[in-house]
Amino acid sequence: MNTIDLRSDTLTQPTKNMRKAMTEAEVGDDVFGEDPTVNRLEKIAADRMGKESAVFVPSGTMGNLISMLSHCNRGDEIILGDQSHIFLNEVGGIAALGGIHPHIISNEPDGTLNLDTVEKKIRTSDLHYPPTRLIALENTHNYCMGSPIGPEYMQQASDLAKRYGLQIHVDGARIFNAAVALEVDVKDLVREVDSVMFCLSKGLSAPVGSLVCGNKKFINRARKWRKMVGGGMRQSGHLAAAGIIALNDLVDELKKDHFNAQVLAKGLARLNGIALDPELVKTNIIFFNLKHPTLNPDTYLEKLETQGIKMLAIEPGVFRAVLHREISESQIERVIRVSEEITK
Ligand code: TLP
Repeated sequence: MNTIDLRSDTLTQPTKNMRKAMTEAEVGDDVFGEDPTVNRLEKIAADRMGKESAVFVPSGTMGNLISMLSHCNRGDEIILGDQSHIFLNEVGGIAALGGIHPHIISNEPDGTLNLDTVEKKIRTSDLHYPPTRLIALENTHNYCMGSPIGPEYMQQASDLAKRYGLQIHVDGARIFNAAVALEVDVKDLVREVDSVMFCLSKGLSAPVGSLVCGNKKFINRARKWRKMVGGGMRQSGHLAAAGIIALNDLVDELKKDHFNAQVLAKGLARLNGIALDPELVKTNIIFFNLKHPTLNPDTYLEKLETQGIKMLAIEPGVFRAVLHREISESQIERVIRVSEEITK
């Protein structure tokens, strides 16, 4: 039985072309700035985002962390969403390692932060307050149904930040999903922001790696922080080679994952005890609640697993399914069929 693993798009394996490119990559010592393949990837990434410069990092978590460390001093405050990955899933690194104070506000269901609320939370220079330095946004917003956030909102958020002299960072782990779903150039989503991190290792299927993009001065600082937290890699061109294929060949493929997410969402939404609005599914991430009269959520998950289907239980009764390149249409039909059987 073939496992159908919907726990995350991070599970995607490198493609054949990636494996070949990785084997054949021309490499050097990147800490000396001498890996031609890393240099090429960083140039491609910066150009794609419309920024001056970029730095290749092992993970999205490190990318977000060194971005925050580069923007903020110890004791500074950042405003971010209560559902953001930085707040929920990055081990509190900004506080532990950066002495940065997170000021949390509720995310709207579409992943945005209400800008009136943000404005009210920006600190005045009162003796008692930490200085607000930055607003962190997430696009697509993982825990808000993978919502893509459009250029108009990004522009308004940037205008607000500029009015108060704040920086904006975007956790764009899946920003290409947002661009593809909204049918815009990815540059339009980050035009006015100071930094963006995006991942190659999610739906884009590279085995490892993320990039942080911004202006030259910022990226030089980020490079130094990367070294400090142990992210200086050597012949990392072998990894960058896969990243170049990801950016050149796999961005448009994300459309299929979005289409498949729709099929799965519509199929699950009509089942007994499953609460899910397919209209809210805009990219490759689906969240749904199980409120079944007799079926316990743990049992649902166990029964799926015995049929070779894996999903993530995010909290009791709340499940996440993420579509990716390795999930076919027939597998989606199977997930719906099996779920129907379990919930009937
Ligand atoms: N997200 C993972 C888990 O950590 C939840 C996933 O399976 O979705 N920003 C966002 C929005 C993310 O979703 C993730 C990973 C990261 C940052 C961190 O990237 P990595 O895993 O490369 O450190």
